[in-house]
Amino acid sequence: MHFKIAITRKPGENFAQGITTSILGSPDYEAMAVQYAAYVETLESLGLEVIVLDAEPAYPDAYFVEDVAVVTPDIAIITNPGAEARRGEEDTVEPILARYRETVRIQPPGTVEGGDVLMVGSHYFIGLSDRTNREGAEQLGRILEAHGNTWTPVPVEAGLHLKSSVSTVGKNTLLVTNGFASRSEFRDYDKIILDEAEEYAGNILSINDHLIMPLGFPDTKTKLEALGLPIIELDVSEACKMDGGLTCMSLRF
Ligand code: CIR
Repeated sequence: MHFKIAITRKPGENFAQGITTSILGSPDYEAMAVQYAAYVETLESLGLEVIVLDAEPAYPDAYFVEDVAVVTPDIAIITNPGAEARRGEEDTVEPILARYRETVRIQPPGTVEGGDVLMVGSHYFIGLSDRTNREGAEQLGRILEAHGNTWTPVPVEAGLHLKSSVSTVGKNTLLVTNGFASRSEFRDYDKIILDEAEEYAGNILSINDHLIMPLGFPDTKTKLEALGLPIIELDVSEACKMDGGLTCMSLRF
């Protein structure tokens, strides 16, 4: 899919009050603002029109906009986030998406977060995690099928979301952590396996024939260079402290 638009949201000054399991130290707002600006600039440099939403002080994690929707070429599915504190973030994203796509909502008790949904062409891997339950995955799967797509559920036993550990890097290749490398769900794909010390780099963005990866993962960079695509490294140290990464900060379509 050639991406034309990205929706992002400015991190709020209180972004450090979001949910996190990280022990990497206290997040810094000034650094986050600089890193977010570089992220937006990078998407623009790849030809995307970037829509920037205002921060939502009531929802400190709301700049992780990826979690509140799944956007396919012909429909936008608004999720019901599994994290209770994040429910409501979707309400300010839905009207923006409605400008571009028919929208439909995941209904409770189903929960889905977009970080669990990996699109590879017209096939979708849907992680079953602490945030996305089977009911939510099945609702999403039925909607995707109704629009000519296929899907596979994937239990997520480690990491926050499926895409914390598995990314598409173009064609038939996935970047995966060791834990996911031998999973039968991915048997038909070529795999680049992350070094154990670099598993955070399992979340990367593949946009319009470019790869955007987090700064500071040299082994992964070397492995990705073999694909022959231009690689852009971005410092996302502050999002990392909040259990987020590159894909989480935008909705791309
Ligand atoms: C959360 O725990 O919900 C946020 N602090 C991090 C969300 C990261 N989102 C993503 O991986 N798609």
